[in-house]
Amino acid sequence: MRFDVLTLFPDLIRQAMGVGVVGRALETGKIALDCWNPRDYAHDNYRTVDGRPYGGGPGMVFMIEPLRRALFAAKERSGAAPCVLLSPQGRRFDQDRARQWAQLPGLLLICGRYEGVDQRFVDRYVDEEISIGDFVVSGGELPALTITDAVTRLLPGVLHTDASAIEDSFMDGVLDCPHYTRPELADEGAVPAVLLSGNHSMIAAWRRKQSLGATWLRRPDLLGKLQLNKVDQRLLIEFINEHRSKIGVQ
Ligand code: 9WO
Repeated sequence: MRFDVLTLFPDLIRQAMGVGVVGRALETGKIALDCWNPRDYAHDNYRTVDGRPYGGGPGMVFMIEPLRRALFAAKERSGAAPCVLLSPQGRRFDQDRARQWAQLPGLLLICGRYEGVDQRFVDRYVDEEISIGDFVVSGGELPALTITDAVTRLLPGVLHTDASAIEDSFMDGVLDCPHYTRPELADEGAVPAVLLSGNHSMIAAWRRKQSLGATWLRRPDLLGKLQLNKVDQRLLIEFINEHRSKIGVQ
């Protein structure tokens, strides 16, 4: 899978994507990355990429020309990849969208800066605006890195055991279970005994119960979307009863 990223900060993208799971995916050729810097396509002496806003107001606006030239150069490499602008106004990115995009041959991500991108560029070239949350950051780069990471993890062979991707939060609609490693006994507490039991069915049931319980406590909206089977219903009721007795609620 190809990622083509339009950004004024290609080093940020390359360095962040050069480490960890995504870095290994790049090294092994499971993904490819090209960055396209609109400043390289600004042909005036000052390599201008921003302009004052028509109608007045604070800040500057990302100009069409350098963006268009960078986009056209990227499209020669990326072909018909969807063109996505990272924006707080966009549709919310989620795991379903990550799964969908992991099936594509490529993705073209546009990282805005300044006060935003000239609307005529958005209207003409952007297929979709995508948000990773209801907040504003300094540029589209960090949201773009979030998306490339979430999508790359889902590509075949990227994670050592694809099961770990399946058990990741949101892969089956519930939050993740707690994780523990050595030491068995620390100042901060002990590892839950069930995890030391070697009884894999009990461990699996305990983990499922913790996932369902965490989802009930923190993200009841996700729980509302699930059709829990009888086993899950029993596990969740067990968790709720244990939780309520722990906090002294009848
Ligand atoms: C800034 C802004 C502020 C209030 C309401 C809407 C807004 N849109 C933007 C915007 O698109 N800004 C551009 C991209 C330029 C400034 C930095 N940019 C940005 C993208 N800030 N935050 C994001 C973003 C992208 C995806 N998910 C969350 C935030």
